[in-house]
Amino acid sequence: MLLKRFEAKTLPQALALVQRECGENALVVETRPTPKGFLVVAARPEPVPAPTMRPRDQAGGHTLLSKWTRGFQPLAEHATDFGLSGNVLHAVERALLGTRVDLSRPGDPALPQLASRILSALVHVAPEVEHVGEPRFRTLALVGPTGVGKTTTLAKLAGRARSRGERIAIVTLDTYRVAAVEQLRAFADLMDVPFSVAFTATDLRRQLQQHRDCDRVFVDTTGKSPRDRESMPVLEGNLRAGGCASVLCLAAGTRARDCHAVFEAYEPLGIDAVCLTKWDETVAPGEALATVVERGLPLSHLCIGQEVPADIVVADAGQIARAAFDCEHAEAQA
Ligand SMILES: Nc1nc2c(ncn2[C@@H]2O[C@H](COP(=O)(O)OP(=O)(O)OP(=O)(O)O)[C@@H](O)[C@H]2O)c(=O)[nH]1
Ligand SMILES: [Mg+2]
Repeated sequence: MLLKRFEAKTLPQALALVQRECGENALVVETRPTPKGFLVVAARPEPVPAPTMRPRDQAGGHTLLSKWTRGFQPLAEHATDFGLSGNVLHAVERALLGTRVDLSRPGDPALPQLASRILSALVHVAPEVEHVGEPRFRTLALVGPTGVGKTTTLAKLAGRARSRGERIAIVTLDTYRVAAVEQLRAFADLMDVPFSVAFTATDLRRQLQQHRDCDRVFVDTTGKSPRDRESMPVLEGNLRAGGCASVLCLAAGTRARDCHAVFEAYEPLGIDAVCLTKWDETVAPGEALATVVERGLPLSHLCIGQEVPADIVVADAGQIARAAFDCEHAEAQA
């Protein structure tokens, strides 16, 4: 289906242009007032090939007709491989329809950059998590499902804070997993920073009080399955008692449905930022990324390996969006 934009001073004039060019069966996709008058995006429906004529894919199934405009299709295909959802890509495509790029055919050289700019505007980032003197993030709890990299991420963030010259302390609430305390104590010893274990909300409050002169206190927590609804209120109570901001760690290779389940389970805690971990372990980080975008959550960091503190980067919406659309390749082709 070819989409085209028509502009005229009045809506009837614009619709007349549509009819003249696309015929009686024109499909009006969108009408919108513009500073110069009215814009109509319209399409001429193309005949659907008869079922027997449809090409088959290698598995013998019918190839689906594209749901994208021809111009956007190459970018959408790459972004789909990257894992981005149809919802997010449709939002980008809709926004592109209001711009000057030509979506009716592939190859508009302005398209990759514009698409990535639109996508980057949809990715909310939260660089303030690491800002020195940002009171909201002075006491930072790392929360999330089991094994996603909370303790490792805490150590990375603590290492970065230390190298910025901040006075920091580390407290752990994770007394559940065997060796969890020793794991974090080893990191704290390496960095030469105070470390303590809190068993209760009262412990946590007292220890945070002792660390009141620190610029930042990092709090580690026990991994919780999103299906473990019973222990979530305990964690919530502890974090509230400590006045902690929550950074939710989630492995970037997590399927979308599971991501949504995690967000729903952790919502009562208040998710102040999301850190996508193990970005290096997946070929489709876009699936988890899209759920973050769909929920309007702020993304703070990406973790890209096991090395502490090196393997963490502050989330950069522009870079992520360019990677999602493989802009370098697309620009070289245009
Ligand atoms: N490849 C890769 N591995 C990571 C990353 N972050 C953490 N890991 C590894 O993931 C494993 C689990 O990390 P932890 O930090 O112990 O995870 P956790 O969420 O604290 O685990 P629990 O406390 O048991 O819930 C370790 O082997 C880490 O080295 C990452 O960004 N990339
Ligand atoms: Mg841990």
